[in-house]
Amino acid sequence: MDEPVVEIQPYETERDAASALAGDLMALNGVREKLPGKQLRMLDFRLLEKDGGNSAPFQAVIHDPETYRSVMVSGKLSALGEADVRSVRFRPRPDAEEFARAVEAVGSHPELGQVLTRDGAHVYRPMPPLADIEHADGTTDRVVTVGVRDPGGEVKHRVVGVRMRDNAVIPSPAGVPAPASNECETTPGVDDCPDEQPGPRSVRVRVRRGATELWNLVVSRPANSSGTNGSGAELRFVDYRGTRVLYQAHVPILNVQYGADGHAIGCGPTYRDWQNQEACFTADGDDPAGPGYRLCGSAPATILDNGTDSGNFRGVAFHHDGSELRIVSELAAGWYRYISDWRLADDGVIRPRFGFAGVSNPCTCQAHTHHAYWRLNFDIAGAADDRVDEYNDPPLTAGAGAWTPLRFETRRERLPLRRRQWRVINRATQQGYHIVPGPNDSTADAYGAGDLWVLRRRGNEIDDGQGFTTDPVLSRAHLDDFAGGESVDGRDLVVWYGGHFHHDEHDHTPVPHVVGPDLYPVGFH
Ligand SMILES: [Cu+2]
Repeated sequence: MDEPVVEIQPYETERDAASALAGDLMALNGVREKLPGKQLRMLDFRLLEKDGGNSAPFQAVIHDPETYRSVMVSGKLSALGEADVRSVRFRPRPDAEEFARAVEAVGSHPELGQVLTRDGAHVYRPMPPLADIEHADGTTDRVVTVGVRDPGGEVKHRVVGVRMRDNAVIPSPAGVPAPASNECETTPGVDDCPDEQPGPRSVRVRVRRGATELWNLVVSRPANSSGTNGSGAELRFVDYRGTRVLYQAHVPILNVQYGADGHAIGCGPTYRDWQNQEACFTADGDDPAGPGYRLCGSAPATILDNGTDSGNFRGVAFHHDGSELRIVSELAAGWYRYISDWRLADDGVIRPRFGFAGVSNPCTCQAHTHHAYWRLNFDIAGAADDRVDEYNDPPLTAGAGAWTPLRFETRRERLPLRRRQWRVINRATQQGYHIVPGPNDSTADAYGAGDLWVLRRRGNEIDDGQGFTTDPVLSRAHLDDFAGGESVDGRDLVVWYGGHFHHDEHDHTPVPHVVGPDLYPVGFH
């Protein structure tokens, strides 16, 4: 058999077109009225229709760091002047520059500066990333949090705040974990790999054996991924053996939920995380399309593989191991580290994976649950005419077949007792993918919201629009809102798949810190 060949080339996305448009959007009267600042930033841009051309509807979020306000602009590309502009609450997470400014203020603080001179003491990015102060008149002071770790001290962890308008240090901001004398995950946080920008926003990736093209897809690194909070390593336009199978596949919603022990010391109660901050990991190889996309000769190693937060690379690493292409990235959200991992096998099997890890912190010693939600927009042999069937053994009604079609938008529970599975099928070609739950994917509790949703594809439902928050009511995945009961028989479909990983350091049973289903091709010959 021919050796596998992996090719990577730069790929231009709609976001490139968007940056060309950014100046026009920021100059709109409606935007200028609400955002007077001089350095507006476009935080999000999306086209709401597939192949919409010039008349395509779009949605953009523009932020003014000076007034700390944001607007959402929605309209059509061909009629920017008629676009609708409205204020939205959006708090961008601190970037490297802002966090460095906060760290400098902490270092200059008399007592905290003293702590930082002790042996092994260091600062890190904690949770929550912000401890903003809201005033009675509706204005907000932005407060960036900084973790101070003193491994030899009586108090090992402190989460302090810095008010960004005047760099004032707030030693005990509200809503952060209490000072802690114990810690979990003894690996210190390191951010020691190069951050080369700008490379290509996305790349086209091809896997060939001889004259046969097995896979052809577009991959975006987490920093350029779509969604309110990003979505990890994001796949688009995925073709297997020349047939379109997925239009888009990513993880736009990611939550952490603490139990009572965690609440008691100020952890959570929940965190809506983000998937667009990249962490360092080990990846040896070349960057044929530019920085941020590395083709590796050996398997990349993340914190889950080697237990270190160090590395020589950030972005997306590709490695073909002889039977499958791995697409690997490591993410950072405060002290959490996440592994965004896709495996595309030569035989057509797709294995989406999400892994959970962390660096030294005062919270993850307490039992908590991670909830990751994949959004899989299947386009089996084209966008239209797909259907989802559910498998139950024993069947739901006696005498019925094991497979039954799901006719309307719905939320489904993973039901191991019935060996429940699903398949997405194109009604005309009978090709599709069979979704088999992973052994560690668990089932949702009330906060976990659900295990699987089958929805019509709508361009404004990339995620539920919720930015970072600790509030359980807000952070809970609001996917039921999308299940309005429309027909899903023969439509352009989105499957959301939830994986729930309960993490308890007091339970010493070895369990993989990875969730994800296996997707088997049906009808590809
Ligand atoms: Cu955990």
